Amino acid sequence: MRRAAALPLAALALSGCTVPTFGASAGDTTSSRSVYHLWQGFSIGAAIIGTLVLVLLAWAILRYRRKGDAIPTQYQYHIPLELTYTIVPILIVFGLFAATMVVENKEVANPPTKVTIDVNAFQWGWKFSYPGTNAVVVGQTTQTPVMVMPVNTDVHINLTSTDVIHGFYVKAFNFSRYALPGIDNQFTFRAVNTGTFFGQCTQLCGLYHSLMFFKVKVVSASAYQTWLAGFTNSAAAQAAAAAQAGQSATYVPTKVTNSSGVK
Ligand SMILES: [Cu+2]
Repeated sequence: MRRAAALPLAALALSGCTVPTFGASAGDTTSSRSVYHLWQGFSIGAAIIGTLVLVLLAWAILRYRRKGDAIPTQYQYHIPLELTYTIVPILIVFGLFAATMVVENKEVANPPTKVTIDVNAFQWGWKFSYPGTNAVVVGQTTQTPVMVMPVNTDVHINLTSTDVIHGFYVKAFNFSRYALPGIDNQFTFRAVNTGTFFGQCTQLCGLYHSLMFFKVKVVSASAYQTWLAGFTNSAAAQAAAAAQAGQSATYVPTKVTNSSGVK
C-alpha cells in the first residue's frame, strides 16, 4: 500500500520536479500561460483530493468492514464533522473561483497598446485591418487569411461580426471568443514566440463554417514594420496599384451560396 502510494511521488521527483502538463499546452502568449498554470493547479488539486477520497474510502471499507451482528456506534448529528464536510468544500470552491477570477481578469485586461487590429468575422471568412495604416487582409473559406502581429508586444484586438455569431479561436493561444454582431469584443494578446499558428471559427455559422480558417503569424517587431510598409502609403497609390492588378481597391467579400440558396 505504501509502496503504491510512493510511486506517483517518485515519478514526480524523478521528472526533475517539472509539473506535468495534464494534457494541456502552455501556448504562445502570456495569457495562454496563465490559463495553462491555472489548469495545472486545478489538476494537482483534483489529484490530491481524489487520492485522499480513495484512500479514506479504502480505509473505511477495510477498517470498518462487518465483523458481527452488533449494530456499530452511530455518528449522525455529529455537528463538528458535518460543519467540516460543509465548510471545507465551500473553501475549496472559493479558492478555485478566486484563482479563476485572477487569471480571467488578466485575460480580459486591456492595457494601452501601440498595435491594434480590427478583426471582423463574416460568412465565411475573416478581415484583419490595422487602424492608422493601409494594411487590410481579408480572405474567406479556402483562402485562409493571415493575421500578422509583432512578438513581445501587446496587441489590442477589436473583434466584431458582420452577420451571425462566429467564434475566434487560436489553439496555440489557448483563446476563444465569440464574434457577435453589434458587439465590439476587446482583448489583448502578447505573443511570446514567433511562428505561424492555426485559427478557426468555432461557432456553427452556416454552410462553409467548416472552412472558416485563418492563421496568426507572429513576427519580430522589425519584420512587422516591413510587412506594414509593404502596403502602399496612400489610398490613391493603393487604388492605382489595384487598378493595375485589375482588381477593385476595396475588397468586397462575395458570399458563397449554393444553388438552393441555403446559407
Ligand atoms: Cu463562423
